[in-house]
Amino acid sequence: MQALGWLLLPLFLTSLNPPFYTSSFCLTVETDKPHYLRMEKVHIYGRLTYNSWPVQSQGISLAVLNPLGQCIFIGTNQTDSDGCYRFTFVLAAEAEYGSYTARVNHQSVSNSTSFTVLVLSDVNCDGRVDLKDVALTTVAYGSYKDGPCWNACCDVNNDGLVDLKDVFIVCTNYGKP
Ligand SMILES: [Ca+2]
Ligand SMILES: [Ca+2]
Repeated sequence: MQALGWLLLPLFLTSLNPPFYTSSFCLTVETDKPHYLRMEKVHIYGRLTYNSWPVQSQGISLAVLNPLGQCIFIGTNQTDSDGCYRFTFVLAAEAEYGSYTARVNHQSVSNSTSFTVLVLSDVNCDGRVDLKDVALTTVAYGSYKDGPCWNACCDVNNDGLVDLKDVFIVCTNYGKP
């Protein structure tokens, strides 16, 4: 009986007017990676809890803003039995480079996180393809996947080897964005 009471507590609290319940809700949000390339799939997920208890069957809305402040994705989803929710979308081929903001809302609780869309060849993920990226690729030149000196970021064309093709791609994108 006591367990049932705990389960019903979030439902009871949501029937109250703010601010009686809002301060104890917790809505987390994160992305599966900090950096993405254009046309890559972005996973955004999190959890809704009340005093650490999962809150299920609640509507969560998501809005993603690009570096220009334009909304590039909007959606709603429901929390599952663990209070978890998930959104997935694909970045456009012409997505702006730079920092994006993902904001989630549940009633009066909200949270946000950010991620970056990088230029292919931005090996050190600092937002620009410059001499540092060329130098890193040159240092990793000749390395292969799981071998010594391997740096996956330098394998720009993702073929398991850092060679002339990768150096060429980095040099081609030099100066971007
Ligand atoms: Ca860079
Ligand atoms: Ca390569």
